Amino acid sequence: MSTTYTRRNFLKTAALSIAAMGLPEICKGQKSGKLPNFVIIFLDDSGWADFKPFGAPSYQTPNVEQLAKDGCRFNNFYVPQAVCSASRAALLSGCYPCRTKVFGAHPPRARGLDPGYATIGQVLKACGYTTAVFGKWHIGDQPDTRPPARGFDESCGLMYSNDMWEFHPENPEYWGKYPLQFWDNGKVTIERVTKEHQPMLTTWYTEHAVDFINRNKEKPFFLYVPHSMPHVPLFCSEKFKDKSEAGMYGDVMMEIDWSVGKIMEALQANGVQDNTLVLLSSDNGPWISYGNHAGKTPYREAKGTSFDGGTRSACIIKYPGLIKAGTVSKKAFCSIDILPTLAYLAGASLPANPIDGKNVWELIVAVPGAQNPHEYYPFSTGKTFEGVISSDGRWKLHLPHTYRTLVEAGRDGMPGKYTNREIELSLFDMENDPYETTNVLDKYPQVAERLKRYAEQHRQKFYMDDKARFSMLRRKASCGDSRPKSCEYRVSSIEHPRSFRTWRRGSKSGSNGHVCPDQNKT
Ligand SMILES: [Ca+2]
Repeated sequence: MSTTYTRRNFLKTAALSIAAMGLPEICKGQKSGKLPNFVIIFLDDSGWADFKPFGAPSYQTPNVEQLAKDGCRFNNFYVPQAVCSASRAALLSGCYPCRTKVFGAHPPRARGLDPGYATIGQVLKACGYTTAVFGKWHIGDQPDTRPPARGFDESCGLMYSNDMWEFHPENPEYWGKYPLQFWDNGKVTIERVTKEHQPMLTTWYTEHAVDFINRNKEKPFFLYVPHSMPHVPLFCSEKFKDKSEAGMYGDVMMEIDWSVGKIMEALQANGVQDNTLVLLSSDNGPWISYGNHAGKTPYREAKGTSFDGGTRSACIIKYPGLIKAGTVSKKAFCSIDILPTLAYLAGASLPANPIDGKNVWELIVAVPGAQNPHEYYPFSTGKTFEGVISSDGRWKLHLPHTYRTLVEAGRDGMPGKYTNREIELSLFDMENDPYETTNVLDKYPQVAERLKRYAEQHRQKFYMDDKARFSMLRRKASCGDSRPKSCEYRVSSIEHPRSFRTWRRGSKSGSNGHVCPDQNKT
């Protein structure tokens, strides 16, 4: 059956479907016509409260505020692991880190997301979308794991974090082993990114994004802008230096806000703003060890933990006509749900590989009575499974685990100090205690049993095999470790993946020319 879908028809059909509490077949199977465009702006280490109206920072972010006025602010949006590579792989693949085995943050020359897991880029490209990523990739810098091989027609940016370079504040020798390169459509165009290049990253990503929109207004597109900022080291261009009067972090955030404004302007100038879904969020919470160079979150702990300070990201979604402007939602959902939700809107087929995410479009557009299709979402740090939250966002169960907590914040680009603490089995009522302060395990035994059951299901599904393999591999594998002595994480239980990844690459010795990955750095 061939039906031409105009945008008007699409919106009309969608609106009718919403009314019918459905949205069952918006444009399923359509290979032509006016499909929605998608823009995902994904910040690096931005705290939940870094923007108004989530927080009240002392710098100005008018474009993000406008985005919230035009769309819906989601207060309970989660990532499954609060570290760069794991979070980005989860977003782009719709899979939990425990499925893809992308944990922590990958160093240079790490394998990245296995090509067996399709990305949003591949899913949308397969149904006719033009796709682009301009920013920090960080899910593989090998020929078959870089953006051109993973469903992106156009790409530019860094393959990993901007602190994995020769000027690293703690371990320049280790991180300077490989130059931080700037890539452009599969080729290195800057062999060694310097302190002169870093201030231009936000500008360059933005210029590419605007140019991409200008060239693709006639066809459906997916634009992914994973900014390198505000991950340390912080840099902004001359036009934003000292502009915020709130220090370097404020300047950087104002430049990102400017970037959001430029992208929104480009959508409007090309007449596609009404047919474009724009999502803005962050890969994880703030890296509070960096003190005045870190963002803010009101929630407990921060990046690199399974507390909400790490895993709850501010999220805004704008889609005129379908998402009511200026609304606020408390519905919980997770970054793994973005792939199937966008696939649904595009009429794209889901990946052939199994995924964990589910279509949450009814939650996003606030269909009355809509329920989250999951029972729970799990959280992990590195390889360690640390807890679950009920899919309505009300109850969170922490399994006993070790976590890092800040002892002393650093300053002006230097990190501070963490120490490790333990949390016992704990149930938190996130509605009445969103800061995870009071263990109510004994007060709500039935709820606790339900969440323990979810956790056990998850452990049985994802961790039993690995555990057996791990114990075997840890005996066999030695890594020839060139890992820096001082790393961001000092929790021994999350260092297991190094052995696991050595095995994944098919090497038992780890002497295959790759740096043994310290996946939990950054
Ligand atoms: Ca990050």
